[in-house]
Amino acid sequence: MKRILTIQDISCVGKCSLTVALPIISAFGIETAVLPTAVLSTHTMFKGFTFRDLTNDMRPISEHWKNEKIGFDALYTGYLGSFEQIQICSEYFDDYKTNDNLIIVDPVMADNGKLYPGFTQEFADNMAKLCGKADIIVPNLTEASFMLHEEYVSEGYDEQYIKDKLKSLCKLGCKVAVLTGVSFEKGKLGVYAYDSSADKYYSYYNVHLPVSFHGTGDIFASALCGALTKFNDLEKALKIAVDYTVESIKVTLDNPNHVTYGVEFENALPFLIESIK
Ligand code: PXL
Repeated sequence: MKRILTIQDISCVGKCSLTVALPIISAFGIETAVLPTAVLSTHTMFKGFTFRDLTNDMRPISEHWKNEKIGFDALYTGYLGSFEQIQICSEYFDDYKTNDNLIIVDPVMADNGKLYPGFTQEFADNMAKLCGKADIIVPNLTEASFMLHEEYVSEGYDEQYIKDKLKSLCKLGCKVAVLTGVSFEKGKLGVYAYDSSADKYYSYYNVHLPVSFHGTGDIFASALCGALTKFNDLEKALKIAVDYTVESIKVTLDNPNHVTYGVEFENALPFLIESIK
């Protein structure tokens, strides 16, 4: 069985990071090893959340795994809380990278033109360096703008603008850059990717549902990791991950009692499993 290591926080309630990555990657029939970076009572969009930092456990855990000769088919990092955690992830990449495995970085730190609470431009610059060591990165347009020191443009851009951004992102050092939340046409939303090693672009769109839910980025990134690890086919993986994310939002909207902090991705897991058969 293939094994992915995902490095991010546990937000006990709030459906993001590890509580999303674990079930979604498992649905691909892939073992999900976890390195929790912190335990929070909820994600940081709630008021008054508790926070226990686990940074000091991250290096000893790796030492044990190295003694046990444990390896991974992919390493996937999400929300990270400090410069030191970025540095430790960089060390994990050095220690666990092989010729065959994938390093996937989702530089979670911003959306809608703004950094999340607690993040700074300096953090974005450090995250850009971590992205440089990845095979694949999956920023949204806001995160890309911060990492590239470019102005954030929310709409009205053309295809050339996105292609140029993707090339700039690959110049950070990664092989493949995937921009999420790309839209050229009202009612359609999707992803645009550039594989610098093959000099090839890929894009895939689905409907743009007129809602915004917390955690959809983590759903997309987790599904993309699972699909890339299982099929090693970027075009196919983009389609699987976009369609699953959209289906998760659709089934959430079907429930009149849904809450804004959590997409009901659980009810779309049968759809995901069907789509990878
Ligand atoms: O969904 C990304 C995420 C993950 N973990 C924590 C967060 C967020 C987004 O705000 O607060 C703790």
